[in-house]
Amino acid sequence: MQKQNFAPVPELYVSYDSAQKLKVEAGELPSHDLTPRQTCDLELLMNGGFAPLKGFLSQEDYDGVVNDMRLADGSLWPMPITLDVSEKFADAIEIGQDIALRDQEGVILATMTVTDKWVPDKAHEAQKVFGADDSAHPAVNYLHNQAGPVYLGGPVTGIQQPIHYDFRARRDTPNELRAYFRKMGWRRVVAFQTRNPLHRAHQELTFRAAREAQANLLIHPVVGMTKPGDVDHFTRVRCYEAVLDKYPAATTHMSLLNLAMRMAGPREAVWHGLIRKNHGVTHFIVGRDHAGPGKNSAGDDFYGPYDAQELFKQHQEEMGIEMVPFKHMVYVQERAQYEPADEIEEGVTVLNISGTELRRRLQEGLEIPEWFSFPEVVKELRRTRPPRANQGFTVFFTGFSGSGKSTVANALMVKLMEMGGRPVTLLDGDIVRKNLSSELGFSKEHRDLNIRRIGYVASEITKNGGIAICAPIAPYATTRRAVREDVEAFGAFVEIHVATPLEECEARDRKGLYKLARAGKIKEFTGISDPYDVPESPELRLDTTNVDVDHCAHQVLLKLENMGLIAA
Ligand code: PPS
Repeated sequence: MQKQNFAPVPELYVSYDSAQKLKVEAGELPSHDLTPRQTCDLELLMNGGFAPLKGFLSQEDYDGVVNDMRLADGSLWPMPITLDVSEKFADAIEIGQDIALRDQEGVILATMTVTDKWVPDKAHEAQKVFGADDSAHPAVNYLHNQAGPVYLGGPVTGIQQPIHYDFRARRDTPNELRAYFRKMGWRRVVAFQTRNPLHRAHQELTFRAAREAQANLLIHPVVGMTKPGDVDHFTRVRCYEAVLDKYPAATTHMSLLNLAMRMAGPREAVWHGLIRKNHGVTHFIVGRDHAGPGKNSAGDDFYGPYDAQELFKQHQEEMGIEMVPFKHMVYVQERAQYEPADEIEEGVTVLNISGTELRRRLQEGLEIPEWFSFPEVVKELRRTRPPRANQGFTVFFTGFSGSGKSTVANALMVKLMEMGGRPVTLLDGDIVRKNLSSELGFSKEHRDLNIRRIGYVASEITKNGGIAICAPIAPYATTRRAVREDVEAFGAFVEIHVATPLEECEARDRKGLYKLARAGKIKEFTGISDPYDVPESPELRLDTTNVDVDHCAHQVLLKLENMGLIAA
């Protein structure tokens, strides 16, 4: 049986006085601006959430973690916590040198003594840690398309915690939680990890888990970074607060964890367990498909539904935290209560609403029954996710120059304006290059920057309830995916591949550019001397050869209607 350890977990912070001195000295050091994910990692490194780590992994620790889930000293650690940087920054750093680590506003949070610098084998890391080198996995996509190419490792000296302005009273460091449990006399605590709103099934499950383990309950939701497309944490926290009232008073506590999840299934479950252990927890709920990343590019699950429970079980003794396996709870209509699915006799009526079905009902403004969720939770979700016909969205055309993107986009804009209801903005390739990206050329780097800018503006328009119509070439699939993720945080992203064949675009040659490109007078011309990744699964594909513009725009409207984005 797990005994609670009330002793503080080691932190990496120096004293207040030393921090003031160090901050001044660190101003002189080469400095690295942390990415949002690195900032989350640093916070948990510094506050002891990632103990026994003392900094970003050295190469030896990294190799051990990737290959065997162990640090060089043999301690169990399943997740590489690495400081990825650009080649340019890495080239300027000598081994043994101190660097300053700054948040996105430039505040110095820590210093790090660089002991290691190496170029990782990312395909190997993906295979070993995430089980497949498949970019359909969000963390593999991050690894290949967002993380820098070089890793720096070394011990960290903490100066100050990252600043949070939201839900301050709900955030606790591992030692604050330990002190709270001590003060309340909670000797056995079972933690529930979540990145989703809680519904009745979760409440029933967590309540039962606490009873079975004879423990108090810690609702420990992740508010750092979760899976792209998840309900934002502001909404979730308001939902959690509503559910908290449903538990018997003084048995349950809620605390927010600023973790950046990787969706690594089994390895992630073990990692979550170690993090909870550091927070003074004795028991941990592991459910079906814990921290699952969804489907791989072949349409299959990345991990088996109980792989996470298996791996956790193998290591729980060593971790010093006991697993409470999640029972899949369903609603039994005849008895009007939730029960574990595997304990229900045949012949009774079992009700269940999947995540996909819930999203559909929210999108279409349909009823969500009281047996499924609490009215307060549904109200919060409806506030954030009004029916799709009232939300903003982005239509993103992509295709060769001369394929007809701008023409169809213009026609679509006019039709949408005629319908009224939402403001419409057209971000056409040429217009953007004049106004937003006038200094950019057509190298991969510049094209990516151009598309990310369009994505940023489109996501802001979508967030504020408008319609953004974008019509750049956008030749790179990874960049289009990144824009999709930016937009989908706020509303629908409708990708339309204007698939007019290159021969037809070249035959049209409206601007005379193909001729110049063939003659080598324009370099890096898409389709002629520069690549174009054909979209694999756009929402719609159009070919404008021999089809009039009006018909194409109408097809887009039908698609929007079909997706519930405009009223029929
Ligand atoms: S990208 O790749 O998405 O950033 O391109 P985009 O911003 O849509 O700009 C494409 C328009 O710029 C003109 N142009 C070129 N296109 C492709 N390759 C090269 N090298 C190039 N040089 C200039 C061209 O007119 C494109 O306009 P559209 O509307 O697509 O015909």
